[in-house]
Amino acid sequence: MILLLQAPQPVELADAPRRLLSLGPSSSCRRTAPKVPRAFKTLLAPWQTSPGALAAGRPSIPALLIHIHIFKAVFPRPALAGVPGSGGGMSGGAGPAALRVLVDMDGVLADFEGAVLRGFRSRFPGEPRVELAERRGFSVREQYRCLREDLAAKVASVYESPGFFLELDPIPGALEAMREMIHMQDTEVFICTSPLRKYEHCIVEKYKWVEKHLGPEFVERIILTRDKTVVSADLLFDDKDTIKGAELNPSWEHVLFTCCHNRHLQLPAPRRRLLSWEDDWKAILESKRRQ
Ligand code: T3P
Ligand code: MG
Repeated sequence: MILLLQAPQPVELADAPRRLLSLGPSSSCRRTAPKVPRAFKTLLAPWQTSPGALAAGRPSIPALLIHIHIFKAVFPRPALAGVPGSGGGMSGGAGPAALRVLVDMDGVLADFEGAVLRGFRSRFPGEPRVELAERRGFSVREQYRCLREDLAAKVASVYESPGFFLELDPIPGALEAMREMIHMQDTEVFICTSPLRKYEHCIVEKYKWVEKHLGPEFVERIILTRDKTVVSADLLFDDKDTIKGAELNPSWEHVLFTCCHNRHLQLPAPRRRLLSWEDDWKAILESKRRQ
C-alpha cells in the first residue's frame, strides 16, 4: 500500500508511523487502497504524539510531497510458495507496486468450446448441434436447450464427463503468454477459475491441466472460486461477458477475452477486449500500471 502524504520534512521510514500520526489535520493524506485497516491504526497508536508538542520549535520548511511505502515496512506481504525473491509473479512478494492479474481458464487458457463441440459430435453424431460460428451467449447448455429441450442435458453430459477438462487443448499463445507474464517485474499472476456445480471431475482435472501445461509453480497460483468478484486484483482477463457476485464493485477491471460466444457483443465504453493472445496484452498491463 502506498500512502501519499504531504509532510513538513522528509520522513525516515523507521520513523514513519509516528510522523504519520503527527502530521495533524492540515496534512493531506491520500489513500490508494480503499480503506486503511483498523489494525493499522491500532498498531500506530503507541507512537502517537501530540502534534502541538512536535510542532513546537520545528523550523518552517516548505512542504514536500512524499510517498511512503509504509505498509511494506509495517505489514510485509506474506510470501507465497514459489521462487523466493524474484520480484516477479512467482514470488508472491512483488510488493505494493505490483500489478495483480487474474487470468481465467476456460475460454482463455483452455479451449472449452472446441472440446464441447467435438465431444458432442462424436457422442451424439445424429443430433443437431451448434457450430462455433453460431455460438451466442456464455452458456452452452442454454443454447442447446433453445435448439431442443433435451439437448441441454446431452451437451452437459459432454463437459461433465471424466477426462473432459484434463483433455482441453490450450488456447493458441496462452501458455507462452503466461510464462512471459509470470516473469514480468512487479507483476503477480493468478489463474482464477470457477468449478462446475457438478464438480466431481472438473476440480481435480483443472489442477492437473495446469500442472501438465504450465508446471507445478502455476498450480500454486490457482484461485478456484464460484465468485470472482470477491478476489482482489487490478485486471481480470475472462471470456464471460458479465461477471457478477457478492461484491458489487470488484477491484479489477474485467477485460473481455474474445471467444466464439462473445465476439458479437458490442461493449459499452470504457470496457475493452483482448482479441486473442496475439493481441497486445502487455499494453493492457502497462496501461493499468500507469493508472
Ligand atoms: P472458467 O471460470 O475457467 O472460465 O463453469 C465452470 C467452468 O466451465 C468455468 O471455467 C466456465 C466454464 N463453462 C463455460 O465456459 N461455458 C459453459 O456453458 C459452462 C457450463 C461452463
Ligand atoms: Mg472462462
